Amino acid sequence: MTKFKFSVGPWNVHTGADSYGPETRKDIPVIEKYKKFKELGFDAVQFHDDDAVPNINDYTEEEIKEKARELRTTLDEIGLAAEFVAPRLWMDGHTTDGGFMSTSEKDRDYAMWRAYRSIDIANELGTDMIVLWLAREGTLCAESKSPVWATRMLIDAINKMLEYDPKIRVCIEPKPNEPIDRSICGTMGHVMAVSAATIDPSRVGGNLESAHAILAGLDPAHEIGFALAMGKLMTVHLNDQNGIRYDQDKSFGVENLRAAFNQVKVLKENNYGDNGEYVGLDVKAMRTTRDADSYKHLENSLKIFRALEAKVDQFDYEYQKECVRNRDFEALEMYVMNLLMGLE
Ligand code: XLS
Ligand code: MG
Repeated sequence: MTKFKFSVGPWNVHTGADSYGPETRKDIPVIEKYKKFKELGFDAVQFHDDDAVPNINDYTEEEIKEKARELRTTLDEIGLAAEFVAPRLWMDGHTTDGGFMSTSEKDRDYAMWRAYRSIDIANELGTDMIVLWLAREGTLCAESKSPVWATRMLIDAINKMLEYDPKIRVCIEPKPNEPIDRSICGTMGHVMAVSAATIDPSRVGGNLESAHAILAGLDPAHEIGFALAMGKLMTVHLNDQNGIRYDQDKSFGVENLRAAFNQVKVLKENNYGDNGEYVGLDVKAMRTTRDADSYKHLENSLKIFRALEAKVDQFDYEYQKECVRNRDFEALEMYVMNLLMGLE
């Protein structure tokens, strides 16, 4: 059994700005964030292409690689690995209507340029994983593009990435909506279907984010289990979410402890991490959080994950079997409740 390794992105420590109001905390230089991540017990950092190389549009392909090499040196010095690179296809003016399935051919070319640069950066940073969080891939106006065409454009784009680099793996992070109205690849089931339709399904898998599953009305542990059963869970983004509303990225386990327990349980039972996978925490601080507590949500999420791991270790599988034999699910459920409440 591998000890879990944890990863986090620089965006997980942020200023508190949202769509309705400005910053509530000071911006922290990334280098300080990396050092603090290490101190908190994280093993790797997740990057968007422009987290790794800010102002990426201003540089040539060679300059981008050079900047990525500099970042690698910094990470090496701190003792952190890079987990993945994700093209940020939602901020730039070229991505107003999405990336790979934008209605503008020029903008689709731009999206591919970012995807290829992300692969270059990943190679320099020593990771083989590209995450695609398909923020704007779908429709705002349902009739603006055909879902059949859009799905094929996504598959095409992934195929081009697989061809560009024979070692790179593409990991789709599904989300059903927000900022897009109707997304094209909303759940782990969609990810598996897209994977199967590519030229190399063995190199295309998924990243399950708890909040995204809940937004789709699904149970995160079952989504994780589904991808594990297919051998295609490349990473996870654990966090929490209060029902179907805006994406909240709450600290792991704070909303639904039992659901969080079951996420840790399914990961542990299936030796997640044995192939080098990380437990990513995609959590955000509340807007009300003060500067001094900028990392509290990360510390809390780690503590909760580890506490739940201890609960999984205590889980009495013999008793579980007995309950199943007797078909006494009331007893099993109460056993789980007692375990979580510390009453066993
Ligand atoms: C947003 C996503 C994002 C990805 C990385 O909802 O979770 O943070 O994980 O692009
Ligand atoms: Mg995420």
